[in-house]
Amino acid sequence: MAAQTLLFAAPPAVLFQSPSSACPFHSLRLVAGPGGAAAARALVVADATKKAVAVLKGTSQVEGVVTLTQEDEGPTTVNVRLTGLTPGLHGFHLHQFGDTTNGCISTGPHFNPNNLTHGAPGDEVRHAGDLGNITANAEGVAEATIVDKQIPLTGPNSVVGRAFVVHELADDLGKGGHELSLSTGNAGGRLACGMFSISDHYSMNVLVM
Ligand SMILES: [Cu+2]
Ligand SMILES: [Zn+2]
Repeated sequence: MAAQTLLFAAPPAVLFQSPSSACPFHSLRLVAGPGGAAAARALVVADATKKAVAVLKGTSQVEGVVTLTQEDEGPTTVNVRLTGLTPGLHGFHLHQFGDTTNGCISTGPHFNPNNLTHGAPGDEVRHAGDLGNITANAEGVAEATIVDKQIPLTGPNSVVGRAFVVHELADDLGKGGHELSLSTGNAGGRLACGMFSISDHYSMNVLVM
């Protein structure tokens, strides 16, 4: 069997998708078209790279882009670049809703499918959306790469359709002793937010059977 990577600029509508699969990227099967029985080999997807992107904007001058990449069922890699921040730490979370009709307020609380209290990304007890802090430099630019297992791009806890929010203040990671520490990390106002959508570039490794 040979593995090869196919790159698609758009979701490959020609693929047959198993109707029983809740995941649009898995259980995909490529079947060879007309060409005789000898050519009728099936290409089975071995793994897929899923990508999502959010553009963060708000009422302040803070803005930027967050991209997510997940290989198969592995952890999600978050790449962040934000500008217009004050230097220092800023809380950075996935919030429950992708709704920005009333600005970043309508993104709701931190995404919390397991009904736990707020914590640090490395804590066992945390919201799934708790990604800690990002650090802005003297120019107000924050660049970070975060790898996290609780923010998949598919399945019941998918981040797609939810929003990332960057905050005015540092997230105390649940340990500040403030009345808001165990719900929001006391990270202050919401400077910018943006909803995740599946981005149109993704790749799949397929096995030629
Ligand atoms: Cu937040
Ligand atoms: Zn939280």
